[in-house]
Amino acid sequence: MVLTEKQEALVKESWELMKQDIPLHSLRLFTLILEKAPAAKDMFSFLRDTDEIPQNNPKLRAHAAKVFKLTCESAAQLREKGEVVIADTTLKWLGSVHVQKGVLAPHFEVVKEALLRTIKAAMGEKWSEEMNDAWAEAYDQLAAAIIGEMQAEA
Ligand code: HEM
Ligand code: ISQ
Repeated sequence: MVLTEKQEALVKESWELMKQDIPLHSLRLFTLILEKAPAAKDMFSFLRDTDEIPQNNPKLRAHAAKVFKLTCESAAQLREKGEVVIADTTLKWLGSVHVQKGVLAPHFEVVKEALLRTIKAAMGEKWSEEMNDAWAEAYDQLAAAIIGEMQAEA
């Protein structure tokens, strides 16, 4: 699906706002992922040896920020090109990281729900269905590319 300029703008606008408090949103993203899939905790190197999600973990933040940012970039590509194009080396890297960690296709739904709920919580009154749909579409296409690469590799 091609995103409209308005949808791309909604994604950009929400990501700009979220950047102001990456620690909070990263923590929420992780909390929501682990609520749905507690076993996923041991997949993340920076969570394996802790009982609770660290409030102050730079790795956790950097990781979560990458997930938001990649999704945001996908939205821009869906508007420009109608498809998500990830540089070959980046896609190969993303595929292999996730295969190595034991991530499976159904996990992508868990992360999607967590991501959309994090955005909703972050945006408050600024949240809209249209914004939600734009993030969902960008995420779905990005996830499909990563899953495709994971399958090619397995
Ligand atoms: C690592 C993005 C889906 C679990 C990563 C990294 C990125 C990323 C960029 C590498 C971070 C780095 O080393 O700098 C994404 C995106 C996704 C996605 C954009 C969806 C579109 C998932 C799903 C799971 C998952 C569904 C399963 C719960 C992991 C794990 C790592 C990882 C366990 C390794 C973390 C570590 O270093 O210990 N992901 N991911 N990811 N991702 Fe994902
Ligand atoms: C890596 N991959 C998917 C989701 C994530 C959420 C938070 C931090 C890192 C992640």
